[in-house]
Amino acid sequence: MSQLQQELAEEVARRRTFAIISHPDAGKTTLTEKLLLYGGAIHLAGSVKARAAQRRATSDWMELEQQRGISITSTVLQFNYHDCTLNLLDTPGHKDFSEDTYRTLAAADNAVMLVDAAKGLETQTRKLFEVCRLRELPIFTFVNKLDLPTREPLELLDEIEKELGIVPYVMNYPIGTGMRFKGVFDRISRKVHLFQRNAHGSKEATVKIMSLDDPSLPELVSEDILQPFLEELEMVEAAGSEWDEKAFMNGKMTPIFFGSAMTNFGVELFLKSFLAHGSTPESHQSSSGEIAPTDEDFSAFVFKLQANMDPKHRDRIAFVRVCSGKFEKDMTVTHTRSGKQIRLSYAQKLFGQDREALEVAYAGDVIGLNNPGAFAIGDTIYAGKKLQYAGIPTFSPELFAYLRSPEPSKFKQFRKGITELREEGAIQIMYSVDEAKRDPILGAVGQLQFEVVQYRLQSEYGVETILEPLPYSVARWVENGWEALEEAGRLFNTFVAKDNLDQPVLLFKNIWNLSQVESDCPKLKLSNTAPLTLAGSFSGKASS
Ligand SMILES: Nc1nc2c(ncn2[C@@H]2O[C@H](COP(=O)(O)OP(=O)(O)OP(=O)(O)O)[C@@H](O)[C@H]2O)c(=O)[nH]1
Ligand SMILES: [Mg+2]
Repeated sequence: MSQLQQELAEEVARRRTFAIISHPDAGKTTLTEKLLLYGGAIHLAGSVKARAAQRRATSDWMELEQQRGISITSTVLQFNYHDCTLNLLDTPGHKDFSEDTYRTLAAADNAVMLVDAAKGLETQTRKLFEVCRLRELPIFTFVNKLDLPTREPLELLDEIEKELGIVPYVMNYPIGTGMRFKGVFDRISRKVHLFQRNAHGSKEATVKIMSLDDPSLPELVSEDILQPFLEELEMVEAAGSEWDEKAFMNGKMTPIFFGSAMTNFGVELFLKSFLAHGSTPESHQSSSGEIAPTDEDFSAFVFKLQANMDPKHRDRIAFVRVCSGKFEKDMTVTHTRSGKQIRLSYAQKLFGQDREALEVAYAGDVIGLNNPGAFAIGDTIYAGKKLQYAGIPTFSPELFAYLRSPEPSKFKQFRKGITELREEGAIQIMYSVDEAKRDPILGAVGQLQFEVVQYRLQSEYGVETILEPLPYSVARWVENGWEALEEAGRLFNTFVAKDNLDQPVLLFKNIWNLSQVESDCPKLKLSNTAPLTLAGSFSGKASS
């Protein structure tokens, strides 16, 4: 084994990359914050709805996120814990931002699914779970908010098993819930962990560890909490299956943890178990076959862009997932789509909004590259033999609106803002084919995307805008371009637009109007996403 191979094998073995997913409000950002606290990456955990004097969440760094107390955009946090390098991806739960969450999942090797113990499985959690299952990602489950009134833990386990069709493996079981939540029993070490609350959970929880037969246990936990716990534990142990590493790695079994992110109960146990069981970086399919993380040639793909992370510097960052080889500062790579050579001089280690210069990175790492406009979502870069990783899917927009800037003097900033936010994938942009109507048409999956775009145009580009909703709800791209559209002749109840690559897009008020056009013009091939995305337009399709 060469020295480089040895180095790659070691570095890959100590990396864990994971995304936290769930329905809004289950506590993803709160858990993220606590994992950073236990990982030693921050000293006092911030709160999502922080009071002025307190620290704000590292992960929800955007102004609008702090105002609203929700996550709007995925955040990457890289930190070391014990001997491992963790790349943590905190995703937004709101469905209007799910495109961003899906993109981010493409960069993860593991998923952590949060379940609110009072609510059980919720819509977005189910949807995101399906995406993880399709990708056969190993999934950890953290049942959160045990400090509040909850549903019966056994009932929650049942729901996960029956509704998701995944086998739950109870790693720890709660002792009491709500006001009477005392701690958890760790089935692996067979030890009881009793917690004590600390000021707003900003510091690590104090914990007492003892065995089940410790004589002081009944003094610390009253009989009416201890008895039901012991009975339930017995049921779990009698009915539960054996731990099956292979089933877990294929997303067929999920280890279950109970805890409370806010009060830090169960967070450290979870983190340790995650390190022990989490998948190391995996191989990726490419146009040149499967690429192993220990392959000596560097390769990576762009899964996300973000403008103005540092408002003072107006920068644009490409979030890049390293898939193989070793990244070294100043290395030259080929950009698959354009065939151009690019020197990577300004790579950054990402930690929420904070960044620091980066010298080396390995498979599993998510790094930030300065993007003066060269990179688009889905782009591949490589140093060895030519390859392209599979593209990142885009969603079909369902809401449309004209966006106007009432201040003609701000036209340049308006155009810049629109272009950059479109590149980020924060919104889709189209134009009417009627030359008299020059205002861009925004296409979104959800209403909140409009609000974010307007807010960001104002705060990051200094442009006020007016939104004028359009009555359409379905978009279809014409696969064979303008000629095919002309051949089809006059279409009823159809608004003809063009996307930013000048491809024809048809907008319909509803699916009935669409089906009418489909039956009137059977030759017209329509697709619900753009046939050419910027990434696909140069390089052709990647395999798989
Ligand atoms: N009582 C209690 N509250 C919690 C716990 N975890 C999170 N919360 C609260 O739940 C609310 C939502 O938490 P977040 O961490 O922002 O949830 P999220 O999943 O990141 O939400 P989105 O990113 O918007 O999808 C906040 O007010 C948190 O303080 C917990 O363990 N116990
Ligand atoms: Mg969040």
